[in-house]
Parts: sequence; structure tokens; C-alpha cells
Amino acid sequence: MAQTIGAKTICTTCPYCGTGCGVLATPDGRGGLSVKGDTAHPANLGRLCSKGSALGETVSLEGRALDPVFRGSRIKWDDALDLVAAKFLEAVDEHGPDSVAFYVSGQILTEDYYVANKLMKGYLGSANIDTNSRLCMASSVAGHKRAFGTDTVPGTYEDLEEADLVVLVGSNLAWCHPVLYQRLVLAKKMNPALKVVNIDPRRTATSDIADLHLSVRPDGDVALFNGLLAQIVDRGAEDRDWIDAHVSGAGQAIATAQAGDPAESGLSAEDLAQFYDLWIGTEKVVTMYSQGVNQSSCGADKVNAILNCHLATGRIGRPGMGPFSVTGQPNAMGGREVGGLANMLACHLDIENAAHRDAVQEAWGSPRICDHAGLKAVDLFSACGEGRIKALWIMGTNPAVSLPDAEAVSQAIARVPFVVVSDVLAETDTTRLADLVLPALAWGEKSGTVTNSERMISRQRALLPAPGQARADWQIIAQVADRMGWGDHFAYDSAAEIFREYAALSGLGKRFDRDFDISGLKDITDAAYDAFQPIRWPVAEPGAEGGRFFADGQFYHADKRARMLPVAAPAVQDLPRGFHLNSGRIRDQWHTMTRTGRSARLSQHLGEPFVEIHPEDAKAQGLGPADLARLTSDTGEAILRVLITDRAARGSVFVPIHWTLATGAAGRVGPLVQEVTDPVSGQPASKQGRVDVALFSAAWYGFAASSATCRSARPYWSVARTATGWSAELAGLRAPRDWEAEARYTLGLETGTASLLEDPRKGTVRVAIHDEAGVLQGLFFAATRPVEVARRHAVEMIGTKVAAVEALAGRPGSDRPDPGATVCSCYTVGVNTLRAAVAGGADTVEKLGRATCAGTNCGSCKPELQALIDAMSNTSKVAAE
Ligand SMILES: Nc1nc2c(c(=O)[nH]1)N[C@H]1C(S)=C(S)[C@@H](COP(=O)(O)OP(=O)(O)OC[C@H]3O[C@@H](n4cnc5c(=O)[nH]c(N)nc54)[C@H](O)[C@@H]3O)O[C@H]1N2
Ligand SMILES: Nc1nc2c(c(=O)[nH]1)N[C@H]1C(S)=C(S)[C@@H](COP(=O)(O)OP(=O)(O)OC[C@H]3O[C@@H](n4cnc5c(=O)[nH]c(N)nc54)[C@H](O)[C@@H]3O)O[C@H]1N2
Ligand code: SF4
Ligand SMILES: [Mo]
Repeated sequence: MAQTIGAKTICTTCPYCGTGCGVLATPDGRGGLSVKGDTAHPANLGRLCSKGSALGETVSLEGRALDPVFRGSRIKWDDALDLVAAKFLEAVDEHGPDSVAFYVSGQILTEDYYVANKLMKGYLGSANIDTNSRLCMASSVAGHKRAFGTDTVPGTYEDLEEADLVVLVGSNLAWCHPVLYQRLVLAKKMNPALKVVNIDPRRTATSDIADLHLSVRPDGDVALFNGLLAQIVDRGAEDRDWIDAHVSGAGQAIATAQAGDPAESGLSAEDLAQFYDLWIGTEKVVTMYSQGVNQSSCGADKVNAILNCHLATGRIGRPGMGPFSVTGQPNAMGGREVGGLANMLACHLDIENAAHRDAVQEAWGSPRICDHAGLKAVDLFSACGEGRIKALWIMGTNPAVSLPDAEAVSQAIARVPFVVVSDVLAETDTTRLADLVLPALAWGEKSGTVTNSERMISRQRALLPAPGQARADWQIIAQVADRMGWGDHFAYDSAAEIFREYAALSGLGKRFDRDFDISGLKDITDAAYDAFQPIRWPVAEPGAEGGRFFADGQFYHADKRARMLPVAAPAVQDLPRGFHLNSGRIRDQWHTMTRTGRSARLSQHLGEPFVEIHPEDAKAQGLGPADLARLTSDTGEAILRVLITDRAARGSVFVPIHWTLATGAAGRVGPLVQEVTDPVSGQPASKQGRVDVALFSAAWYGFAASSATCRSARPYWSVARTATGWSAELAGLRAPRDWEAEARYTLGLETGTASLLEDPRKGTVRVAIHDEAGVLQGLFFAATRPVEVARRHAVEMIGTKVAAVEALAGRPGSDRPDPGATVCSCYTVGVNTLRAAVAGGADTVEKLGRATCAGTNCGSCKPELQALIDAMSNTSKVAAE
């Protein structure tokens, strides 16, 4: 069978980004596994990025939720399921169907998603089921529906290879879709004529491949693309025949674009001209976009401004041409297909359409069906805070961290009388707020399907045994439905059975002339589901396979025509004070770090929450390298390490989204972000906050490395996994009276012999803790300035029999150079090692790879290697002048 290669190797799909890479995983029989890329999978053709490569390091059972837990006590599944059923039914009886809600995730599988929707929309009778895709894809969904009459990504990944121009808008592809980025890098190598434009206020790792980087003003995208549309028309580059045959609304959209001022994009006339020349002069253009577009108060308008340009030129759905919204989560797309959002019905059908509702209800044989849209994520949590939601079930997402105004959201969740959280971990910022925590099967243990950015449906397959009492999400939901009295309609024995029902339902697509139709798979046997090969929808007949959409000019509005929309650029607003707050991702962490945070390798790349700020801005705020900054907004505050870089845009700071209360004291960006949403899509404007930035004047700074779990009660701390245990960065406002006690608490080491070295003149304190056998268990360094110790060296000494004096030196001897902060996670190659190799003549990424191995496995660090080479060659040029 297809999934079994060799004895135990199983084909599955990576659980992280929407690239949807195929993975070959081989369990080692001891709970771990080795992974490599699946050369047969069309998304990655054998490649994996640093996160995919490290999957084997994230499957241990440490910290896992293994039993149902009610208010701190383990309970039996039967009791847990009875309780959920009773509480939800009670609320519906007393307060109506809209008094209950599910908040789910683009990280659960299609089968989970389908069952959750069926229960909420068809049985409980409310559409109060929204998903974290609201924070992620909602603006693209809205933009697609407005333009195409359906939520459909027209193109395929091959378009990256077919194109002559790829425009990346608000996308840090190098870090967030690294395998797609590598496909683009390769495409550029094969076709040197291929040009790349990157539109992002910051200069990111992705900008390094760009022929043109446009540092657009935050939210300047509508002005930029309206300018493009106006130029298309001015230069007679629009496709009149295509517009006449297939598009409505062009006149008004063009008039609105012509009335705009492209200078409001914040770009110079030369940059604008260069971009417009390139775009208009290159027929095969793919405009790929992500959260810099979606997460905005004008996100849907940004999407339509981009779509307008493709519709005006008819550059859509043909090889190498089209708008391309890349999805974030592994099953963001699957969620949209099953109708995971509060304003959608299953299979691209509409809640507002009575015929659609009746057909779905009939197919489900359900007692009722929701007849109006439910609450969108931000409104849903507001309703929780206002006491309108009596029972809430959160699955596969961590809203106490990831929603805007995260502190208020946490309080809102705490106000709900009955909160269930299904998660794979026992302790997250959200499970802490739950009445009942349900243990879910994790990636590697569960089975089902996901759909990636290019509409490719792939299997996730179980390869490890179910741990403890954990159950699949769909199973938990179905068992609750059973206890609610609807067992006959939820009597699924397997994911395959759910998939068949769902595929059959999608046959309604034919009746209602919808594009999503996988009914060709409705009779798939269990064996064929086991052997399932990636397939792109639509699959309306057995044996069919989907390709690109819309080249034929057939759209899904009633008149079959696409719509160009008049979208006016938002007024440019100068900040009265403070900084623009931008937020997003780093290369080696996934969201709230519940999985990637367990890998020591991944935690070494950027191991601490930080704020990226421009050198001039840093100077003006009195911030120096490695200082700490306090960020305050109307809603909250954070304390973060200062990272000064000219890659930041002036007046704007960037903060990663990954840190939580579990990994830091004040590293969350969520509490800083105001609850501003796009009026069309309801998506939060997570990239457009306002903050003040000031120096956090700590009395002392610390670094700790321990074999145990580090913790702290200081106003600033953050912890990271290391190869020998944990490390911590900390800072305090007052020096502790007893340094040894402080060290022991931070290191989590109550026993062992402490050696203390204090230098009052330099203001430094160093503590080493050895066990009885003379093995170093913990090291603690404190100073009145940000601590200068060779961190990797300190970490590597833990667990060895190094003597106290050597351990306390904090630096390796001259015979063992400090490798420095990790750049290549796969081979743990540090920046100092790389600098030495470049200085020794390794002046290309390839040579650096041969000299140090860096970048030769997954390749995710190649942009950083190139940047290092460039930076060093610039420095040596300056030195020579
Ligand atoms: N390593 C890693 N990869 C991931 C994830 C992860 O957590 N870690 N998460 C996955 C998920 S769910 C998602 S949604 C994707 C997100 O993937 P991306 O959207 O590529 O990632 P972000 O870092 O959120 O934001 C992209 C860029 O938008 C820019 N930006 C901000 N404001 C504007 C603006 O007004 N205009 C423009 N043009 N750009 C702007 C930011 O500076 C940032 O560099 O990544 C997926 N992949
Ligand atoms: N400021 C700001 N905020 C943002 C963003 C931003 O760019 N800036 N980006 C937004 C975007 S695009 C996204 S997608 C969200 C992501 O935000 P979240 O969805 O809140 O983040 P995750 O850490 O992915 O949460 C997933 C949770 O599900 C658990 N889990 C993993 N697998 C399973 C499973 O199979 N079943 C169950 N039941 N649980 C599982 C994990 O342990 C984890 O607790 O953040 C959003 N928030
Ligand atoms: S690019 Fe990386 S994170 Fe995304 S699916 Fe592929 S291996 Fe996983
Ligand atoms: Mo996302």
C-alpha cells in the first residue's frame, strides 16, 4: 500500500504551515521518529524546512494532556462527555442556541472540522462556531467571494515556476512558507529572467531574494494597487475583450483607482514606476500574498485591490498567472471547505440561502439548521465577556494568547460559566482558564485529511500509538453528540466514514452550481482512504482531478461574471505619538510554541521575545543593543529584548507572536494589540497596533542554564529549551538579597553544592550548582548590564563534570571557540563559526555549506547565510577603502 515504504515508514503531511509538505516518518520504536521529505508529494517534492525536519523532536509525551481533567481533578471520559453534553444542552434550553459557542482551528483535520460544524450548525442550531482562521484567512475569503462569487484560490504552486514575475505582498515566505520559498529560489535559478518583488514595510529574509523591495507604508497596499490599476488603464494594458465578456464593475473600480494617489503608499515615484513597469510589462505574473494583506482593518479591500489588477488584465488561472493567497495553517483551506467560519455553511454553500440550508439539513437529516450567521471570533469573545455565552468549547487553538487584547479575552473566557478546552498539552494559557480539559490526539497519532494552499487534499496518518486517554477530536465531538441524543447521526467508526459523508454532501455543488465538489470520492473504500494520494479538488467524478480555476472566464456569481470592486485607500493617518506596532512570525517557532518550543534545536535560533526597531528610532528612545524595552498600548504592556536593525521601517516596531505566559513574564504581543477589525471580514488588524516604547531600566540582568525547568518571579523572564535542559533570560528591578537563593529558584535546583563568585566592582554575580557526583546542574550569571556570557558554551557545560572555576568563567578557553547564536538549526551551526568560515574564504552559500554543513539540510537558513556573507563583504569593502 502507498503509505508503507519499507517496514514502518509512513507517508503523512507536516502539521505546520499551509505549504502542506509530504513527510516520510519512521517511528524508532521508543516513542520518537525520524522524518524526511516525501519526494512523491507534489507540494514539496522531497524538501522540508527546519520545522518539518525537527518534527521527531516534538512528539515526546512531556507536558501532554493525557486524561480529562475537571477543575484540577482527573475524571473518567464517560463523566467528562456527559458533563459537556449536559452543560451545552442546558444552556440551549435555558438561553437558546446562540448562548453556546465553539471556537476551533485551522489545525484540526477536515473530518474533525466537519463533525464540529455539523453538531453546531445542524443539531445545536447555532452558527456560533468560528475558527482561528478568522485571524488568518477571513479577509481573503471575503475578497474572493466578493470578486469571484466563491472562496477559491485559482492557481497552483507550479505557477511559481511558470511565472516571469512573482510579487510577494505582506508575506515573509522565506520564514513562513520556507519550502515554497525554496521552490521560488530554484525557479529563479532555472529562469534568471524571473523577477521577484517583495512588498513589506520591513526588510525581511524574503526581501533578500527580491529584485525590488518596496517598503510600503503600513496599510499602503490599497493605494499601491489602485495606482497599478490606474496605470494599467492609462497605458491601455487592460484586456477589454476579457472584461467585456467576464467582468462587471470595471468602470467604477477603475474610476475609484484613478481618483486615488499612489504616493499614499509611502513609496517614491521611482519605486512606483519601476513596479508598475514590471507588473504591466510581464504577462506571467503571480501576486502572492499573506498576513500583511489579510490582517488589516482594510484587509478585504487590499485583497480586492490586488484581484482587480488581475481581473482587468485577464491574468488569472492560466499557467504562471494569477492572485495567490497563501494559507497559514495546515488545514486553513480544509476549514473553509467544510464551512468552518461562522458565516459559512458546509461545501461552499451559504447560510443566507434558504435552498442551500434546506439541502444541507436534508442531507444531514438534522432536526434544525442555523438560519443566520454566528459570532465572528472577536465578537464571540466580547459576547463571552458580556455574559452572553454560557458554554464554550475551544479546540486546537490558544485564544488567550492569539486574539487581540489577549488580556481582556482571557478575562472574557474566565467569565463563561462552562469552558471546555480540547488540546494536546495539559498547560497552555487557555487550558488554565478551562473548567474541563480534554486530551486530544496530536499529529502523528491522528488520522484524516488536510487541504493546502493549492487545494491539494493530503492525508495525515497515525504513526504512533494513542497516548494515555487521548482521543481524536472528531471522536470526542461525536461522543458528545451521542450523549446529546443524536448518536444515530454521529455513529462514525473512522475518519474514512466521515470523509465519505462529507464528500457525498459536496455533491450539492452540482445542484447549486458551486465549485467545491469532491463527490467523486464519496465511495472511497477504507483501503483506498488508507492509500490516499494527494489530489487537488474539484473531484466531481471518480478519477477526476482539479486544475486551475477561472481561465475560462466562468465565475460563481449568479451571472457567472467576476466583479471588480471600487476600493478606496484608507486615509493616511500620522501617529499622534509612539510607534506603529507590527507583529508576525520567526523562522523556527510555530505560533504559541506548544510544539516547536519543545525542540532544543528550534529554540536556539531566536530564543527570546524581542522587539525589532530601527537604529534611529532606538537612539531617539535611548535604547541600546540588548537593552530591554517596555511597550505600552491602550490595552496592555510587554517587556522585550531590543533588537536594533535597519531592516525595521522607521516609526514601526515588529514583535513576534510566539511567546506566552508559559514561556515568559511579559513577552506576549496579544495584550498590546487593540481590537480593531476589518468591517467586511471581521479579521483583526493584528499588524496595525499603536504602542509607546521606552527603556525598561532593570537593576540587574541574568542568564541561567539548568538541567531542570527554569522559572522566575521577576518582571522580565523568558525560558527556552536547550540540548541539556532549559535556559532563562531574566531581569529585575531590585537586586535580590540572597543571590544563591535567587539562582536556585531560577534554576529549579533545590539541592546540590553552590559555588558563588561575586565581583562588586564589576557588578557581576556567578553561581554554579554541582550535584554530589560533581556534575554541573546549573549556571546562573547576573550583572548590572545585559549579561555577556557565551550562552551556548554555558548550556553545553550542563551535565558535564566541569570544575566550578571553569564553569564560572562563562567563556570557553581559547582552544574551544564559542560557536555563537545558532543560525542553522539542522546542524546547530553558530554565527561565530560561520563568520570564521566566511573570513576563511567561504564567500558563497554553497562554499559555506561545504565548510560548515550550514544550510545543507533543509535550507531554511540560506537567506541568513547570504545576509551574513553580504554584511561581511560590505564591512571588508569599507575597511579597505
Ligand atoms: N515559522 C513559522 N511559519 C509559519 C507560521 C508560524 O507560526 N511560524 N504560521 C503559519 C500561519 S498560521 C500563517 S497565517 C502564515 C503567515 O505568514 P506571513 O504572512 O508571511 O507571516 P507574518 O510574519 O505574519 O507577516 C508577513 C509580513 O507582513 C508584513 N506586513 C505588516 N504590515 C503590512 C502592510 O501593511 N502591508 C504589507 N504589504 N506587509 C505588511 C510584516 O512586516 C511581515 O513581514 O505563516 C505560516 N507559517
Ligand atoms: N498579534 C498577532 N496575533 C496573531 C497573529 C499575528 O500575526 N499577530 N496571527 C494570527 C494567526 S494568522 C493565527 S493562525 C493564530 C494562531 O494562533 P493559535 O491558533 O491560538 O496558536 P497555536 O499555538 O497554533 O494554537 C494551537 C493549539 O492547539 C493545540 N493542538 C495542536 N494540535 C492539536 C490537535 O490535533 N487537536 C487539538 N484539540 N489541539 C491541538 C496546541 O497545543 C495549541 O495549544 O494567531 C493569530 N494571532
Ligand atoms: S514548509 Fe516547513 S512547516 Fe511548512 S509544511 Fe513544509 S516542512 Fe512543514
Ligand atoms: Mo494563520
